[in-house]
Amino acid sequence: MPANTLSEADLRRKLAIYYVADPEQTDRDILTVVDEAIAGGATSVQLRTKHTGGRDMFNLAIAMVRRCQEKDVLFFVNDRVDIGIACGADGVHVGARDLPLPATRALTGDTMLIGYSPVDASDAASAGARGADYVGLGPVFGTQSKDDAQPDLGLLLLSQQVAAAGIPSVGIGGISIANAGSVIRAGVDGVAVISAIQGAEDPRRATESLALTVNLALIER
Ligand code: TZP
Ligand code: MG
Repeated sequence: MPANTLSEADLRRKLAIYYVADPEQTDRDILTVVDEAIAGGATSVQLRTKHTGGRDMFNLAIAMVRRCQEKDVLFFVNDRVDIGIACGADGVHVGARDLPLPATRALTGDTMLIGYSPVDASDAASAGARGADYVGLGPVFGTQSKDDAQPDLGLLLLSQQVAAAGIPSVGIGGISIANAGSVIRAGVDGVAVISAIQGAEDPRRATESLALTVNLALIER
C-alpha cells in the first residue's frame, strides 16, 4: 500500500506513461512540452534538473504542479525533496546518492509518494521496506540523457529487479516507442522517458504513440 492516499493499483496505473521533464536537455519551453505530454496521455510527470538553482527549480515545479493537478497527473520532483514538499508535489524521486529513503520519508511524511532508483537487485529488494513506494529501474537500454548512468540492465536483469522489488516500478533509459512494449512485457508498470517525448518532433503525438504501445502491452500481458 503506497504511503500516499492512492491504492497500489492506482499508483501502478498512474506510472504507465511517466515523462521526466529535463529543461537542461532541450531548447524547447519545458512547460509547453509538459502540456503536450499531458495532452498526449502522460500519466506522471517528473521535474529533473541537475544544474538549476533552487529558486528557478521551485518556480518550474510550481508551474508544473498546477498543470498536473488540473489533469489528474502525478507530479514528482527529482533529487530535491525540499522543493517537492514546498511546491505540493505528489511525490519525490531519489537515488542511492541522494538523501536516504528513511530520511526522505521523515521529511515527506506519509502522504507523499517516494520513488527510488536502486543500484542493483538487492537494493531494489529492500527499497519498499526503507520507504519507497515505487522504483525506477534502469538504464534499461543505452541512454544519452544521464551523465552518470550505470551499465545497461537489458530486459532480463530488468525483469529480475522488478521481481526483487515487489513494489510498483517503471523502466527508464533508452526507451522509445519501438521498444516500450518489450519493457512492459519485462514486468514494469510503466515507462519513464526523457528524449522519447521532449526530443520528438511532435511531443504530443510521440506521447500518444507511446501510450498506445504501453497500454496495448499492458492489456496483453
Ligand atoms: N535514469 C536512468 S536513465 C535516465 C535516467 C534519468 C535517462 C533517461 O532518458 P532517456 O532519454 O529516456 O534515455
Ligand atoms: Mg538523484
